[in-house]
Amino acid sequence: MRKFFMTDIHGDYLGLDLLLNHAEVDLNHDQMVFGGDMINRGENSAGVVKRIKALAEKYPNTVHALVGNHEEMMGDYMKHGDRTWLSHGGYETLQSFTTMFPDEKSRQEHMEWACALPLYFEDAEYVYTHAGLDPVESLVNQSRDILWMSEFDFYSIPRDKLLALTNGKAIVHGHTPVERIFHDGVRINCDMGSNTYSVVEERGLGIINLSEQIYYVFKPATNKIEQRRISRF
Ligand SMILES: [Mn+2]
Repeated sequence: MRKFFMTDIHGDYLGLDLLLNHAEVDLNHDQMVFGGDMINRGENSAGVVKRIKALAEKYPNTVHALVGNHEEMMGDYMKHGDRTWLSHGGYETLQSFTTMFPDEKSRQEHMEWACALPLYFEDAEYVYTHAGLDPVESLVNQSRDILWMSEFDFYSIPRDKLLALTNGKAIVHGHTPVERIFHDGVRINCDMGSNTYSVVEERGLGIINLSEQIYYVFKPATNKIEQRRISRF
């Protein structure tokens, strides 16, 4: 069994599909964790949610999807009419869902599924979450505020405090785009800025093979997939 992670897809259905194939992920054996922010900014948010939901249902033992702050905004809109989501790409996402699911029941079902995903997933070696973890609370008591944790705040936390929280496991996450993936002894940020970087050429989506400490990055601007090694310091 190999362990894979992908995060902050932001509506890039093509990238999701290409990378799953390119990395030859075999969900009968390999573990695949999705780190949230499936939606907003890109053009096929509904397609990404539909695919990941289908995978999670077909392979409940190996596929695990987590919530991100963009799904949280969608949930706040659905539950409380909070319009913040609409100005963060929600308007286009709503259109994407309406086109993909003309039937309201199935549209609701997919949107609600994405908002109700857990804050973290844990295996024997890693803890996976969208943006960060708060060492003041135990893992099961994390507040939903962690979905919005800035890279500065998360990387200001001393490593030993995070390792005490996770029982020595490294934390695999996304949320803030990075050019290269680093393992700093406790944190591995895997967000490569898909549909997020203002410079189109810099936008990338990564699939991370944690077992071999390598990753593939897909750059839509060039339509190329590059292999890189996770740096460690
Ligand atoms: Mn995010």
